[in-house]
Amino acid sequence: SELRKKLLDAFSRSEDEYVSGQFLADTLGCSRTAIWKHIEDLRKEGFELEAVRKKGYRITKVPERITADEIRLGLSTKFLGTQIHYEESVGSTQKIAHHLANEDAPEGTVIIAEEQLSGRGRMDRKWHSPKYTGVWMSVILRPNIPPPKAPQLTLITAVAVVQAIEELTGLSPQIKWPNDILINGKKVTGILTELQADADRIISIIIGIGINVNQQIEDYPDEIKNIATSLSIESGKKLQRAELVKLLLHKFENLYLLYLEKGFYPIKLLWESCAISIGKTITARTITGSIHGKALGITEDGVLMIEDEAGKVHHVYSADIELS
Ligand code: BTX
Repeated sequence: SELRKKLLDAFSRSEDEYVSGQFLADTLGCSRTAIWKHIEDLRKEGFELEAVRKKGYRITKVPERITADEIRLGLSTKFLGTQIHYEESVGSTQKIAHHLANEDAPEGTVIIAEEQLSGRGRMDRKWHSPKYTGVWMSVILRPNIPPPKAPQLTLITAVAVVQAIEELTGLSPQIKWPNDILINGKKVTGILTELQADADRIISIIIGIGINVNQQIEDYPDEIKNIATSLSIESGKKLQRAELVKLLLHKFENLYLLYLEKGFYPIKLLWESCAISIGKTITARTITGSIHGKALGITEDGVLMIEDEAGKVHHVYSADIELS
């Protein structure tokens, strides 16, 4: 907002000096109580400020960012992330990605934002994407594979996310088919794969990845407090999101190239080694009904196989699953 800009300008001009609350109030034309609220908002966004009586405020740390430059620095991928579109605030990075894909954006284009105001999950669900705390990104891929194989890309992405998180934090995330990544049973990442295709040909696959990084429990709305977690909550550290993005792009590109060269089998093995549901009794809720039984594994195409109590094996293409 305009006031926010004035506030940051006032701090920028004063460099390392303290800026008094009264001065800020005069500059912005508002009360000192209003200034105090603005300062609290800055803190929520990751700014660190020192407040000293009779002197005023001083910014001691600006929040880390995931701008294109920050991600490119030290990035050694061949094509993934060579084009990065960075936005401070968007509705959904998926929407921008679809638009860019239609404008012939090259394979590997990444769209990343500090905040999404209408981040989406599957089936029109919401994805909570608060500012400066997570990785909200979409990747455009154009693999030469038949459309029914597209769900494999979700599984490749999940393995890449797990590898990147493991390397950055030492934590061991687990995958819940098809697209959830959990730590200690709570969701840390969601993946949304969307397709632009003709009957027999993929034009582009837009892969949306949402990773909770530096949120704390109190940052979550009530409806997801009990099911969501973040890398910071689980590791007890504040993490550099740009580092995570770099690692992810790197792992993702390697797995994707492996997949294009050798097919899905090597990915399937990696995926199964970090899946929680395999071998367990689960309930899968699909749009046509629920299936209860033992998760046997995934097929070559990434389809989940469940054996029900009567011994019948069901192939599940899309569902929400619960361990039971
Ligand atoms: P999903 O449908 O599997 O999960 C959505 C559900 O997860 C919600 O209904 C809610 O219960 C829960 N949820 C919402 N926000 C969070 C969160 N931050 N952490 C944990 N749980 C949450 C998952 O869909 C796919 C999400 C993809 C998000 C990315 S972000 C970049 C890209 N742009 C965009 O709009 N979506 C994708």
